[in-house]
Amino acid sequence: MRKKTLAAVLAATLTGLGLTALTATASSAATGVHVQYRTTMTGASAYEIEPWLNVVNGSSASIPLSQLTLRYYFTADTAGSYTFACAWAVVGCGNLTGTVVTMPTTTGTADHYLQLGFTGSGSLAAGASTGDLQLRLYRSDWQNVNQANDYSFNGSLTSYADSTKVTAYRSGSLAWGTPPVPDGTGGPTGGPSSSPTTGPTSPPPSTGALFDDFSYTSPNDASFAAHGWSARSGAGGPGILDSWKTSAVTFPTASGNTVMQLAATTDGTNGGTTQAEVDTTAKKFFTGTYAARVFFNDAPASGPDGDSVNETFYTITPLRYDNDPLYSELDFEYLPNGGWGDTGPKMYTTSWYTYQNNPTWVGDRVSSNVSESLQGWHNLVIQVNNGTVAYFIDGTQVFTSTGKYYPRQSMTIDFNNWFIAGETLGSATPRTYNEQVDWVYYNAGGIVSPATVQAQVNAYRAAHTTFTDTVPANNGS
Ligand SMILES: [Ca+2]
Ligand SMILES: [Ca+2]
Repeated sequence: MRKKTLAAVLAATLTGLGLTALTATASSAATGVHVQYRTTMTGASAYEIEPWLNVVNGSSASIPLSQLTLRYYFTADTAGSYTFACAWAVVGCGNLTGTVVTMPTTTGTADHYLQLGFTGSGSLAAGASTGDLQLRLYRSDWQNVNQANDYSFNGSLTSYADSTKVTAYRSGSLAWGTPPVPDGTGGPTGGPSSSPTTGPTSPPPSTGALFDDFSYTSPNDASFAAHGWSARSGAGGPGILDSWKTSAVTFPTASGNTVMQLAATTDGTNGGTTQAEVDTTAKKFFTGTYAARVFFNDAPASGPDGDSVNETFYTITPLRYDNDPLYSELDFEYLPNGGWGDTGPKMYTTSWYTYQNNPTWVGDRVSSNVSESLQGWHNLVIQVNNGTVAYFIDGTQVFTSTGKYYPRQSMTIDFNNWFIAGETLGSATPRTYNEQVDWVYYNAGGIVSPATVQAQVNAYRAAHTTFTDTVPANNGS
């Protein structure tokens, strides 16, 4: 939903990148294994620990990754457990294991460590490095962590540097760094000895579904908010800034029942522009299947045609800071009149990894598009499951993304209708483009085919169910 230069979008992903493609770290003076560390969570008090690690093989011989384990030491500050997750890794999160180990002998800065291991048959060639291992460690009760008293934490390291406070073991013997408690004096020497253990990437599987037929009278309808929706008003982008108005969201009758209409109106000026957006208030939608039945308009209901208008259905999570590795966004964006330097009509499907605002805007995402008019009603489906995002229009798969272009945390479900800034028609006559949404559906339980989505919607309607939400609040991470 942000500024994009789609000509630069590449559909390539990193899924085919093997370890042999990784570059050597020539500056390493050490021999043997060493561990580089940085963090993207620099505050003493934070909602999670985010160690990023890079293992360098400074020796002249290849090292099987399965022989290596890494330890990141911290104080838990709670009797409760910690949960490990892998946000992204060049070697693939599925090739990592993470275990939180309780240390038999503790210090003021270390009573637990995260033990990271590698599975599979990969090896680290002489001079090669693993590349990013972007790790997360958080309290299972989601309370803040105190990193100030954590042995391995260094909030000043926002770029990779050798850290002797993150240790590496090869076949059980210390190969790099200085443990907080010397090995052989009661400190940790062996493998993991205690719980909790989690999988490397996935939150617990969840079930539950959302269906909403959008049977409301207005955004001020008490049940609209009670059902978890919010119509946006006020400041911010994208598009023509500060033009969001709840009055742009209405609930007319169409397609035989009530639909949610998002109206984008402009006379070419900021003051004469109104944009519409509706979001779930809960950020609880992660893996599973998303769907909506949407009416796209190629032309305004009145006034001159030709603005770069963007009629959307998407999922998103906030960008906490530039290049946030947990940023997640999946988009359907219909541009009937084109935009971003390209002609229309086009439907863009886009999966995001992250983006930065400064010093220049750079987006890291993959995208594809369908170059045809989608005037009228269409069923849109996004399946997010087992490392692949698949987009469908009216039952036809139009795009997939994999690798890092896959959500890394739970998101909101959103619709908006807005004008690309600087690409409105040179006319002072007001015009209004309408997007309508008949219903929205989400199932947390995995892949649901487009045909089954329609069958389930039909079943909800047969049961006179206009709204249901059994998706747990803690669905995903
Ligand atoms: Ca601590
Ligand atoms: Ca409806």
